[in-house]
Amino acid sequence: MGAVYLGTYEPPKWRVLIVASRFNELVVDPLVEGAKRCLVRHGMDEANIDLAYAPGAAELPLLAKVGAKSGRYGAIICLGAVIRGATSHYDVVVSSMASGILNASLESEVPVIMGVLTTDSIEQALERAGTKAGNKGFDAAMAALEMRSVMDQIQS
Ligand code: INI
Repeated sequence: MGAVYLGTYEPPKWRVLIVASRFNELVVDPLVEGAKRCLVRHGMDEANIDLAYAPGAAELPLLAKVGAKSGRYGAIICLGAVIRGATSHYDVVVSSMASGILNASLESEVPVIMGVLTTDSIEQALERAGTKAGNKGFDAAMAALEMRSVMDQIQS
């Protein structure tokens, strides 16, 4: 059997860009804090964490792509919340956002992590932003660490 590549969570030597939406800030702010907490807990210097704000989830892919293609970041973490109850064009926003984030990742060959909550209600969103169902921002940062590590192993 050949190589097995499994991500590790060693202190990252690269910079990270968090791209967060301003929409639903009550939910998104704790996601940002969760992501930062995860990265710092894994040994990242806080000075290596940059943060860019988009107006809403629909604009996350462009900022993510610009960040990823800049060559400055080992990973990009997209954070936001699209809530069906408050969004008549929910399906359009979610599907274009998700495919845009995937496209940013594949085009740039930089991990672009989708830490965007897509829920039916504000209550469900809050549950995933640091209350009873964990913190999706923290989880997204874990995914960023893992993906960068696996990619570095494959490429080295
Ligand atoms: N953007 C969000 O991030 N979450 C939402 O729930 C939301 N709602 O409810 O509409 C939302 N809309 C704004 C959208 O992402 C764009 O910013 C806007 O359409 C301008 O392009």
